[in-house]
Amino acid sequence: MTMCIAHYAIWDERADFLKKATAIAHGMTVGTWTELSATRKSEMEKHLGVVLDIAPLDETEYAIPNARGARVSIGYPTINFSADIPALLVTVFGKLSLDGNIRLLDITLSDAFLKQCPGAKYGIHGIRDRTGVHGRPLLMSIFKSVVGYDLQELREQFAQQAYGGVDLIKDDEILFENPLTPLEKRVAACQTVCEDMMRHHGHTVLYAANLTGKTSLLATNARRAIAAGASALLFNVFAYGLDALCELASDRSITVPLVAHPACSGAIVSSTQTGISPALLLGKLLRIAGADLVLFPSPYGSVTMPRSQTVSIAHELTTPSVHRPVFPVPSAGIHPGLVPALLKDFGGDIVINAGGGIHGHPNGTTAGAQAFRQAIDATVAGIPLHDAPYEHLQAALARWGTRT
Ligand code: 1AE
Repeated sequence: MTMCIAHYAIWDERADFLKKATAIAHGMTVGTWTELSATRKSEMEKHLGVVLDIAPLDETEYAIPNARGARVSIGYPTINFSADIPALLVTVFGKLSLDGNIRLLDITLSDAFLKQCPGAKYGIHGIRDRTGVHGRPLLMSIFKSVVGYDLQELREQFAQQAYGGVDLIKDDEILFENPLTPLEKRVAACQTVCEDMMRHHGHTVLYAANLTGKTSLLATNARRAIAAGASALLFNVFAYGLDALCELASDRSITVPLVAHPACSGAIVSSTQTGISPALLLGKLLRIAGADLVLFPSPYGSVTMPRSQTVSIAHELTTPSVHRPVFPVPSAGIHPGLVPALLKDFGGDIVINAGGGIHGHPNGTTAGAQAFRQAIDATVAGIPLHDAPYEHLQAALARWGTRT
């Protein structure tokens, strides 16, 4: 029998984990198993969930004061659900997610299920090829102060970031369709800067425009943005649902990388006793759903997550699998002084992403981007940041400090 195996942390006052796990395995599959006749039981056997393992919790990550917990693995026959992420999630964690004492840690997916998921069209290698950047992390900057600005002001801000040598520029996730900077017009305006950068500096800059609007219009809006010149799309996947990302990733007419933003995911991942682990939601599921780049909080910025969780997310995004490896993008409160720590924790195949850490540079936005490029070059060359003879980098270190 082919199964997908869900791994949970569960808490129970009486510590009767076998009883609780069996109730889940039966309740989430055939229902009231013990009351079935022998004949019906033999017919239903192939649909029955199975308790595969009960083990002590990893105390460091999931300990809850005065609670008794266990790690429980339950196998769900794949014949019970269609091969799509909504069906998977409702099967293994649907109403169970409301229990209040259970957290979904991981799902071991069958190959048959994995093959039905799109995965990324481009991933790390495709994006490196598109940007021509090999041998160093990529640098992405984020528009800041975008609401209420007009096209000319937005283009100017885009140019200041691009001239500093960033590889990607993304819209802020709070920029929606609006009369001042409508999607196609802002993409076209920013695209002229990208063309200038290529013509005069031979440097590719990808622009990830925020893909917004009603779910039924997402694919149309994506095509509009691409026709206007967008070379990537930012997507607030958790406001729409993972399957919306699957749809975009499966659509052959959407020919640019998809940047998954974690907005709203905190409501699902942040508790230690309920919800879904960050490694599963922001790692494994976003990868199979088709994200090319995944933003998540870093261990040291303004919105943080424990290092072990962020490293697990990055691992899920890059470990060998049937799907392409995709870029981890540790984000939020990132400044040049964090570059050595980012490379040490996540390796070189990442995108370093900053908004305030670029625009807040004492010498302005372009200098802020240059400071990051200098920090990346120094770190890749093994030079301690304080020894690197770059004015903008040293000004950034004076402003924000370092962390190694
Ligand atoms: C985890 C998402 C980070 C993000 O979207 C964002 O806008 C970060 O901005 P800064 O770098 O913290 O200013």
